Amino acid sequence: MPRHVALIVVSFVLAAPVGSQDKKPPEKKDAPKVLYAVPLVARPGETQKLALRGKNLAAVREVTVGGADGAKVKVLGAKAVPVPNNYSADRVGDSEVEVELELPKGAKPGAVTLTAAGSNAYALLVRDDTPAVAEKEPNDGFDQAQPVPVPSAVEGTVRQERDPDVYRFAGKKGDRVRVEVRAARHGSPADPRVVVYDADRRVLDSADDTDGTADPVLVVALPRDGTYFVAVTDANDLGGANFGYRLVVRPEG
Ligand SMILES: [Ca+2]
Ligand SMILES: [Ca+2]
Repeated sequence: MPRHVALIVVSFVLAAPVGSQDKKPPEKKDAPKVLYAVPLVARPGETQKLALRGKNLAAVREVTVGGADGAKVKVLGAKAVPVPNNYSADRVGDSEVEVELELPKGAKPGAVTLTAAGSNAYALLVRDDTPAVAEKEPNDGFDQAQPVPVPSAVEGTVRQERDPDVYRFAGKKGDRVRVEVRAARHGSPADPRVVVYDADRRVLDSADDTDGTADPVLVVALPRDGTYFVAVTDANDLGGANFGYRLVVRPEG
């Protein structure tokens, strides 16, 4: 470096106002960015493989985990992934890093973060005490609806374009049931929409985006004893193996 340049740099640093070191540097265009995890929901008390999907992740060799004492993470590999036509790379990601994550039993939902080589701290969706249910295809219509208990948390995926996932539960007259989907809030490319139907397959209520997020929440007062259906779709009829969501059906109040 020529001497006069070094002098300019030194005087600039000296002239910087006190406290400027607290400011975050501007996000670099090529900085790694974690958008979401596949699968979307992580399991406390287990060692699991997760792919972190995002931007500029193909060369990542280091991932760190925060928010859970005793958690361990190991990088298994990283690569570029294709972006399907008509999908935005900013939404679905163009690369991923695969990790093996060991989460202790006591890992608290809402606290665990993963950071890939200086990326954002991605807030991982972690199972809570709600009984977990795995989505089972085929579930594309009322006749194939997957029975789920109340309460339960279904870990599902909008697997392809125009893929409805239909569930059914038994309810009693006067019950108030809360139906909530988590996806976009944890970076999933899915924009979930939810519709609740009665046993005669008539729409009771529906929701798309709630409380300023793309994720829907509904509270339904059940009009009679019987079967109810919950259909989860992508609001734009998009889908893919990485379009994860978590559907929670539970008594309200
Ligand atoms: Ca389906
Ligand atoms: Ca939505």
